[in-house]
Amino acid sequence: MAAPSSEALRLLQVCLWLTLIVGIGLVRADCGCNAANRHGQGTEKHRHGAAFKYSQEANEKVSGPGETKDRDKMILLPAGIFTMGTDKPDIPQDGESPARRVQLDSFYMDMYEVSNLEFDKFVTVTKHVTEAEKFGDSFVFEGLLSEEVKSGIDKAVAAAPWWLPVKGADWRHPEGPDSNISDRLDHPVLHVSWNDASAYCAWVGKRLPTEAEWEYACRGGLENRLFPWGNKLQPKGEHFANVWQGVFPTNNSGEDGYVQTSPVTMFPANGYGLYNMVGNAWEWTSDWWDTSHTADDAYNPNGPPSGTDRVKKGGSYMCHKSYCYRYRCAARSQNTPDSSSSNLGFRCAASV
Ligand SMILES: [Ca+2]
Ligand SMILES: [Ca+2]
Repeated sequence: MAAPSSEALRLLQVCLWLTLIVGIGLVRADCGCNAANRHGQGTEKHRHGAAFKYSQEANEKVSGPGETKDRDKMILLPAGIFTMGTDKPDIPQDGESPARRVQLDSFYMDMYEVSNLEFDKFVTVTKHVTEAEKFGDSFVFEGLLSEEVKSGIDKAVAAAPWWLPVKGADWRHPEGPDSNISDRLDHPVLHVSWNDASAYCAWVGKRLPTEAEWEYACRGGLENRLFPWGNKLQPKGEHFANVWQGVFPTNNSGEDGYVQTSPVTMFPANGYGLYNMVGNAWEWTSDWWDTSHTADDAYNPNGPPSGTDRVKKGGSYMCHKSYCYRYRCAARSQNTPDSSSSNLGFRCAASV
């Protein structure tokens, strides 16, 4: 009599476990679907959107839309609440304040900025032509140009004379026609517009991060710190990011090892395992630009409904505290979606 009774007990236990597992599965599936719909992925609309023509499905027909196959270089960040922005803005006119509590669902973030090698794969398959190539020029920092290229340029940005529009500058030729990326395939792709970046992310089944997601990722789990690793730019004298040392714009000492971009895998990762969130290349986000924010709590905010410029975050190898103290997590800046330059790249995110 004892044997059947314990067998029945085991059966009951198995049934309970199965019920629990299925229950958890349903909850997860529900959360995942909501997240996917919120960001327009996995829907009929997405299938026929402009981005679809660049999707892997369109090219390979091996999986559903929005399905990412390359999650190995992504980090699944936990859902959480963090303080976005700051009540002590260093550049108030950028709209760094006020500090506000923001709640985010869990999401995936690329560990690294998108590299030249990765962008090359995208262009090879899709034949994507970047906006810099269509316009025929892109902005390059004067200090990187050869005398030959510089001599042919007569217009500059009055407020920032170190930026020059260079004919033939694009992602394959970051300093103009006489430059190339053959020894920089593992560096961040540059001279990509917001539209180019969005097309790339859609092709790999991802999307650009919202500004809130980007800033949450930048902070690496720390609260109210300037940088992804803390408040000191160089703890124990070590360099934690690729920025400018010396006197801007005339003397870049390259004390951190790089006067231009560095490989996307260089410098220590932050608490979430993400590299170069500040410094190296600026990174596009999906939000429209606005400098006025409320202090209200927010849940998965995705920025203003419309605008003329898109938000970029993190600063670049050109940033120095004296003129562009924007290699802080709360710092922000903007460009029109068709702009490109020699210090602006991106990384992708994905919904769970
Ligand atoms: Ca540097
Ligand atoms: Ca960066």
